[in-house]
Amino acid sequence: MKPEHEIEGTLTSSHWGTYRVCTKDGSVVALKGFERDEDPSPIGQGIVDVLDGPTRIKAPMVRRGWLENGPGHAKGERGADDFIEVSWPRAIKLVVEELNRVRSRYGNQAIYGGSYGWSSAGRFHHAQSQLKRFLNSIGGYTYSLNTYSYAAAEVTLPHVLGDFYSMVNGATSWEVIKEHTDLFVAFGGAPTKNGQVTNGGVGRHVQKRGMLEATANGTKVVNVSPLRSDVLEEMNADWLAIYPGSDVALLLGIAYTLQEEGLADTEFLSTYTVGYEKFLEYLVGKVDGIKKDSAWAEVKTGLSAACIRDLARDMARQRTMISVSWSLTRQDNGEQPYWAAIAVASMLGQLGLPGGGIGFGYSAMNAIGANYQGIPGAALPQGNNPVQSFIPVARITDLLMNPGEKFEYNGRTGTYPEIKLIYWAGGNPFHHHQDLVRMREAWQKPDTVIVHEWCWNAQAKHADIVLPAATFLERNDIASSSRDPFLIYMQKAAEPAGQSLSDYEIFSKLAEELGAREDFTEGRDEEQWLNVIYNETREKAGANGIELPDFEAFKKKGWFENAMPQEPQVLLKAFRDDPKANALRTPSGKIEIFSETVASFGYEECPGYPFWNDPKEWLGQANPEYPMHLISNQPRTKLHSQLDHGSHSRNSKINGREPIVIHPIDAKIRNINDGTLVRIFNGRGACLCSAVVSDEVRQGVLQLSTGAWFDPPEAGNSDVSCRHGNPNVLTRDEGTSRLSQGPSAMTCMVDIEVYCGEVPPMKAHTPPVIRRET
Ligand SMILES: Nc1nc2c(c(=O)[nH]1)N[C@H]1C(S)=C(S)[C@@H](COP(=O)(O)OP(=O)(O)OC[C@H]3O[C@@H](n4cnc5c(=O)[nH]c(N)nc54)[C@H](O)[C@@H]3O)O[C@H]1N2
Ligand SMILES: Nc1nc2c(c(=O)[nH]1)N[C@H]1C(S)=C(S)[C@@H](COP(=O)(O)OP(=O)(O)OC[C@H]3O[C@@H](n4cnc5c(=O)[nH]c(N)nc54)[C@H](O)[C@@H]3O)O[C@H]1N2
Ligand SMILES: [Mo]
Repeated sequence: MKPEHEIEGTLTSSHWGTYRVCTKDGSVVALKGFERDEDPSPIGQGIVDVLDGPTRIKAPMVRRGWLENGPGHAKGERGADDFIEVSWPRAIKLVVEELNRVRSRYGNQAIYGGSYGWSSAGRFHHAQSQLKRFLNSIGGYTYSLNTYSYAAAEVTLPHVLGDFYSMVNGATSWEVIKEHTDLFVAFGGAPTKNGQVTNGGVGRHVQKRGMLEATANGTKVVNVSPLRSDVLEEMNADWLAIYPGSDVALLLGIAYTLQEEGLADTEFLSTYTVGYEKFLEYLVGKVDGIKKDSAWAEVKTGLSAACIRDLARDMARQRTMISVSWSLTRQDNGEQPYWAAIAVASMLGQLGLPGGGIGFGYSAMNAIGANYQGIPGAALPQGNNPVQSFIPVARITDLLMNPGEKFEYNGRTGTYPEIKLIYWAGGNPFHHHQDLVRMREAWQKPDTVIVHEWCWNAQAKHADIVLPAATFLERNDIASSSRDPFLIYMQKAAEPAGQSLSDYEIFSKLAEELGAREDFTEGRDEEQWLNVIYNETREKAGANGIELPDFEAFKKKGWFENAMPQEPQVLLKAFRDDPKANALRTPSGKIEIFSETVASFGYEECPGYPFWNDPKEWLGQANPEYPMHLISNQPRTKLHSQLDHGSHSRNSKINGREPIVIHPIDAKIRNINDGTLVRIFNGRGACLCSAVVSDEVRQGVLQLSTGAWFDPPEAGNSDVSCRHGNPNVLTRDEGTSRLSQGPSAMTCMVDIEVYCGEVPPMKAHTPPVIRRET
């Protein structure tokens, strides 16, 4: 490490890491990995060439049709119209008048403020918290519940293990896995591309080292995934190339073998679980006449019965960690894979033992398995929302399409309110939502869409009023996240581009005009808020025995490391050691392999124990029209859609389009070669991509990462819905089940062909036509 006086640049933090920001003449010229990070991510550098380029939104903008005709159904113009640049006072006036009109005429529930999205790191300038605090200060909004990451688990695990988040954060540490785990069975693999990221920031990347050290120390890895590349090549994993969406069948096949061969730990089951007998009746076919044995599972998974039996025996024979990726929950019946994995882990009886049991998300983020106590950072308080109406987050299109309709969710029945105004800051539904063609249609219905953005992505292009937001490099903030040892002072490195302002400044101006300034700001500016947040963080840390310096000293140094030694973590150890004193927060206090509560909801797709439903779309059922399964997983070169337009992501494209991976046999019969322009299509939509032919995907499977900015063609009948390669024009927009109504993007069948039409230009990274108000 360099001596401190030689380290160049101010510090900043992002979900993908901590960096030194180098500037020249007031402009950002480079982001270099933090000197204390052993494995910095290249994603950060991607912002440099777009911070102040043509894709940057530099002034308030209003869609022409909205400005000329006023609020109302956009009839397809949202996303197709020109923009008019207006002054800040004019923009503020328009937003204030429209908020007042909607509030007084329809009430606050007509405002949708769910505003899902990751925005940027930082405890204060978190756009979603800022928006919610602002809307609460003016009477509230229709809100959203749960996430796109793992909604099905957020709803299911409280019924089965009493809680979800403590199970994720309590993951057994890599150090323990390295010492104790013989067999690491990774459902959904453990791709290091995802370990670049933790929500809230990363000071030190440890995921890759954790995995490599474990394998070097003898931990055997089995990669259960349609993609071989989901585990690092150096880890020499066995690859079980399962049909996507069939993990529950594999787990039931394993459970059956364990039971049949007397390998289930009956003592563990009776001490720590309830409902095993009920599950067993289903497993052995007493409920539906079907034995869920390995021969049955072979048909459902595409893996041989012998391989399934061998895996079950291997798991019972040695210390086994079952790792389940979050992607398993983002599919039709996404409630079931975790439930089934918990049942198998219970049968193995190793939950709570070092290196055994289960882990939720080793595949997903750097934090999972990291062995640090994070510094519990304070957050901006959001206030109280008096409005009762809500949606499960992924039901946004249904909400807009079907006001007044009822929906079921976790034993409750809700009603979709009529939304007149959408207000979004720090998320990109034109990235994250499924079936974008349908969503784009629904998006036309509200009277007004207001968005804060910093770049001209599809979200900004589909708004009526776009307020230009400053980026994390253009304001001061404090970053910290769970299971990371660092607290970082994010020092402003450049002036906000053009006329952009921080979300806080924008909302402060609006609050002032709406008579809510005091409620929203409490009389504080950025510096004063950071002081409050830091001091609260310092107090909380102090209560945990962590001594933080005063704010000025912290700012001067730029970072604080919690060097406290940590006991390596073992998930559910306390429960195992004393199941009475440390009872789970389930009705029985035990692991609920059968949940009376869930059974009482009466959802036949979700009867209360791990259950197999044939997925709506999958390889296990012949589909002559759309024979290929599309996996749309997280991208390596960016976070979601963020920085798709930056150099690092652009360098990964082929001829400007997103790469899609196809197996050589599937490619050959379609005359597809490396680099071929291809069209991927199904009944919902079609997109263009560039082909990559590789046997790292299972035959019958295509892999197209998320994140390419949505690029719908301009007008007329077109044979493509996205010219750039956004998989969400193909994915289905149906809830996982009535239990959690989560997104089910991974359940998606398509076909692929050489594209022979006239090649349309790619405009994803081109700003809309902008005029000045005269
Ligand atoms: N097909 C498919 N779809 C998926 C998934 C999948 O696996 N497959 N995964 C899903 C998952 S897990 C997730 S979490 C979602 C992610 O979906 P999102 O979180 O919505 O995606 P992001 O691209 O991170 O969106 C963040 C937006 O905030 C903007 N932004 C950044 N900083 C600021 C700021 O300071 N202020 C303001 N106002 N804006 C800012 C960025 O420019 C960007 O447009 O996608 C989901 N969609
Ligand atoms: N670089 C980067 N890292 C990220 C993100 C990002 O955008 N970029 N996003 C972050 C976010 S918000 C989240 S929620 C996490 C998500 O974390 P995960 O959900 O774990 O990540 P994915 O990459 O979507 O999925 C992991 C792998 O699961 C496999 N898979 C898909 N479907 C199936 C299936 O049915 N069965 C089996 N066995 N395997 C399947 C795919 O091959 C995929 O590569 O990642 C986080 N990390
Ligand atoms: Mo996510």
